[in-house]
Amino acid sequence: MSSNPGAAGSAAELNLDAYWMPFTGNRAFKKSPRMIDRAEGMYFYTPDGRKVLDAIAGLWCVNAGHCHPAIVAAIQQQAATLDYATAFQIGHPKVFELAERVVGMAPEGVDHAFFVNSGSEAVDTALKMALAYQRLKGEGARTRLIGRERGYHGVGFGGISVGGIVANRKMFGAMLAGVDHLPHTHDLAHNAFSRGLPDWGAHLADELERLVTLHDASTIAAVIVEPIAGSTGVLMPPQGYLQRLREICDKHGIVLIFDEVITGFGRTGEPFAAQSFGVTPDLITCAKGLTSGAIPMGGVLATKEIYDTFMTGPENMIEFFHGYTYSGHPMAVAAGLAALDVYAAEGLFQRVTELAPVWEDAIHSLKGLPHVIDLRNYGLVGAVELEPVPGAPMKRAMDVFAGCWEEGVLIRTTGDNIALSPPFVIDESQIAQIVDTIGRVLKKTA
Ligand code: PXG
Ligand code: PLP
Repeated sequence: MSSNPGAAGSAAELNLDAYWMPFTGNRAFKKSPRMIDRAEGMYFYTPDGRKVLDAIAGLWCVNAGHCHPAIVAAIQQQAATLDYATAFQIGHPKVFELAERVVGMAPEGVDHAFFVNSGSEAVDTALKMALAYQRLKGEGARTRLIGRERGYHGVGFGGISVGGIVANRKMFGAMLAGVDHLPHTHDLAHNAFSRGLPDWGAHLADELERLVTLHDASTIAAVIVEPIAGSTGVLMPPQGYLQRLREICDKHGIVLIFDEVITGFGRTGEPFAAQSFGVTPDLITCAKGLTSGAIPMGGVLATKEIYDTFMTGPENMIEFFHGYTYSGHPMAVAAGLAALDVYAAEGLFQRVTELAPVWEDAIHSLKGLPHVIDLRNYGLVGAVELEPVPGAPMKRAMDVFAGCWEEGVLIRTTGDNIALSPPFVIDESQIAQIVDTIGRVLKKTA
């Protein structure tokens, strides 16, 4: 929204030293910075006026496209009307409206929304809800949390504990006690080049039975998984896998949490992946698309059963000792309401469903190109897995990332995977531009 493109100046005029960048190679970046200072629709613009097609919706969040006028206007108006409202013991009307709208889109039975400011906070909140819920039910021995290898659940201590990405965990000590992990479901030998959900692997959910046998169900509070694992390279759930997890959780009184931070708000063509996959969890974490990325916001959606379990005890008491200064921040709420309006008015989730077959064909057209060892897709999510350069993991993907940036397309890489998740306003020619650019760059990549 810079009204003055170019004012940020060339990187040469800026002192880049003070800012410690998140999840970035700071020294490499500062030697060779890549800047954006403006965005509109499907595009970012660099300070020197270059136009870059956004193939990743910012970071899986700008589902309605950048600087959508209706979202911009709602934020501007809110900023001038009610900048901040204390979240504890005081409410403002729009936050109640947003909660109602969000649970109205959620699977049947998921009826309450707790607001936070990010996906990481949503995850920590959901884990705390699950623990407290078990205790309120008289199941206080259920303290164990089960995550999954290759899971990403943000960067809070709870999230990295249940997460399964070694680089995000190994530096940070003991984390939460009493956590165990399911195996991940990614298997190229069985599932390479599957379109949509792979056939093989539902039985991997039975590993939860093994963990129940090991720890005893009476010690397990919750299982958390991403319906589609995004950050770790876009791993699709095998057909039937999530159903199986649901059945095992039901059998043993375990809370099932779907982390829908990237899949929530239309990415799979339905409001939530839970609906696309026909499995209803007990808690859903969300963020990102909730405001189309325009203002930070996250949420935890809970079943009536969980909410009602908290709504016991003396009425003057706080039922859940948890919340953030900025929970339900008016600006975020305004952005959220506007985003949901835009999704509905422009039929954007429907558009995802309509574009999904075009997207699938486009992604799979990369088969046979140099270094491509797998292609994955669902809704408007895509992944290209590359054979790593021997002895230099991530190098090949980073080279493709740099090449695509030079050619005016922003992709995302994780390990040697390219992850793609464009705004829903993408059109067919832009889909073609993404795969053509990746294909051209791959042919040039050693
Ligand atoms: N859960 C999931 C499933 C996520 O994808 C988070 C929690 C944390 O959200 P916050 O808002 O705290 O970042 C995420 C975030 C990537 C990438 O490259 C994805 C995320 C974050 C950073 C990078 O795919 N997802
Ligand atoms: N640290 C201090 C000293 C605080 O006073 C607060 C909130 O009042 C926090 C951390 C937590 O901040 P937030 O509510 O924004 O998560």
